[in-house]
Amino acid sequence: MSFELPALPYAYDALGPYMSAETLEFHHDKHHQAYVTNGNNLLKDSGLEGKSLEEIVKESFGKNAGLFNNAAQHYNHVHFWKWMKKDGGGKSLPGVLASKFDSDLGGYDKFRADFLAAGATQFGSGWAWVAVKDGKLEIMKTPNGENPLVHGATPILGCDVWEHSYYIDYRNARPKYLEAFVDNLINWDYVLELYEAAV
Ligand code: MN3
Repeated sequence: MSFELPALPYAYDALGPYMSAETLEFHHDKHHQAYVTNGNNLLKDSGLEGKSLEEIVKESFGKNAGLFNNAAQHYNHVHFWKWMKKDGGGKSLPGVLASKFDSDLGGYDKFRADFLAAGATQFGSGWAWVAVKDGKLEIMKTPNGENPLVHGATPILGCDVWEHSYYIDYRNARPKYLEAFVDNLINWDYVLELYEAAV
C-alpha cells in the first residue's frame, strides 16, 4: 500500500480556541504531508510495500529508521486528527470506557493527572498514550514517532507533544496544551471505537 494524507474530519477552524486553524494548517498540510511523502519514497524497495500500515510500523522498527519514523508518524497522525473533535473532552466517557478507566487506570481523575504528567515529562518530541496491553489499559509515553504498537500494545488515545502541535497556540506551555486536549478536544467516541476493536 502507499500512504495517503487523509482529509481532516472537521473544518480547520473547528477546534478553536483550543487548537487554531493556523496550527492545523501547518500540522496537517505540512508536517503530516511530509511524513506521507517521505514515507512513500522510503517504502519503495523496502520489502514492505505490500503490508498494512500497522505491519510496516512494526516490521520497520529497529531495522529501517527512516521508514519507521515516517510510517509511524503517519499512523500516529491518522488517528490524532480523529482523537479530537469540536466540543470534545470532559469526563463523561461512553460505553464500557468509564468502568474500564475505573478498574485499570484508577478512575477518570487519576487518568487525567497521569496522562497530563506523561505528556509533560516526555523529554523532547513524542507522544502520550492510553493503550491496551494484554486486555488492560495503560498510560504510556514514547519519544519521537515511536508508539505502543512496537511495545506489544494497541493505542486507543494519543496526544502529540511535538512542539509543532502547540507552539503557535501555547508557545512553550506544553501543560496548558495538554489540559486543553483532555478537557476540550478528546473525541471519546473514537477512543471507544478503537478500544472495542482492540479487545
Ligand atoms: Mn505531529
